[in-house]
Amino acid sequence: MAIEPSRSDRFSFGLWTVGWRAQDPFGDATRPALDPVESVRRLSELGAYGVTFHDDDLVPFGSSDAERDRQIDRFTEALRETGLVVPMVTTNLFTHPVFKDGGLTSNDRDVRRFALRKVLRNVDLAAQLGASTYVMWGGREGSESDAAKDVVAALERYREGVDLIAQYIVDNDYGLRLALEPKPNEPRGDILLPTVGHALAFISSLEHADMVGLNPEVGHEQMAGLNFVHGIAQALWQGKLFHIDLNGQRGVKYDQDLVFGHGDLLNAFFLVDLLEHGPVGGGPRYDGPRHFDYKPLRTEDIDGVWDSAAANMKTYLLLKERAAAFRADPEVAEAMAAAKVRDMAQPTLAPGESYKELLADRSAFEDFDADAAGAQGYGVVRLNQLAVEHVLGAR
Ligand SMILES: [Mn+2]
Repeated sequence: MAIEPSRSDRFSFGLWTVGWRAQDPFGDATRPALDPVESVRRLSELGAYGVTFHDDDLVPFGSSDAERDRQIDRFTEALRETGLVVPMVTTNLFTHPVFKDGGLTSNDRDVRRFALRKVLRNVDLAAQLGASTYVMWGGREGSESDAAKDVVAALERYREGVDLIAQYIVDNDYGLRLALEPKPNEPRGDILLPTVGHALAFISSLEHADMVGLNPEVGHEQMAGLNFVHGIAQALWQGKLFHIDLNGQRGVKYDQDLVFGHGDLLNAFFLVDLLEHGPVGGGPRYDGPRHFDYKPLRTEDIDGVWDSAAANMKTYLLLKERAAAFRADPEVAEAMAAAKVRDMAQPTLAPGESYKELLADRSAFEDFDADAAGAQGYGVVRLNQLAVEHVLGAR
């Protein structure tokens, strides 16, 4: 079976992914710098449709205006030449030492004002390049010491910053939507908005809550020991899945940014199933890019970098094919019916029924046989095994 990515699959990659030189806290870079123009060309050849970037991935921090213009022109020309699009852009508010105590929530007000200016300048570029999503990952928005950060005030400053950026987008009619990216820790000991749930709650406090959603990353939720599929399902349910970062993570440890599917494969399978087919009982679907935010292993040379980029797309497509087979399997349908999975889509109250009718319904309580209901088997293991067999290609 040929598995070849095409533009219609809408796979996208960050410049910082394939461009990562593999420096880590214990070792130097193992690969040379990669020209963004080269990345655009290679990703296009591999079948991607889009490329994303932080401002500093494209134009090194501190470049002159003339140098910035030159880099943007080269990049734009490469996009034109290849037909690649820029669906999403984001800001680096974490690498330069100025952001060591945060960007929008640095204790230093002047740093916060600088961070906002850096974001707004890059929002202009995002709009110029036709992006529809602007991601905000607050990697340095956090602390190591509970003595050194007023978290309540920091959340006020975070809200002030996001509200200002949203207002700027509205006033300029840029049509961009903001997508917050939760992460529990790393590089800070503790990061604000650590999970999908925290970020959803924060969004509800915003002035332009309608144009702010999420960019959840597989590994970031799994670093917190959470089920990524559950997080994505809730983001979808709340209409907040604006973008997604696909990668792999093996349990609660440092941020691994593995190739998609190279961590929790079964969770990746159910994620692809949800993204491609929507909820079993119907409901909101994700229609955005399939964006990879991973790091090629430090052991790889430049050939390994491109192999790893291709591996992300191939794994996704294989899981997509496996998920389609899973959904089409009559035995799966039967096992799902036995487990009453589809019954969840039926409202618990009948049309027009209120608690009054429920209280009057003796079959719901007085005559209900709780022991019999408690004794029933749902056959979840059988259903899960069918999924495992589909993933393994045994069915
Ligand atoms: Mn990550």
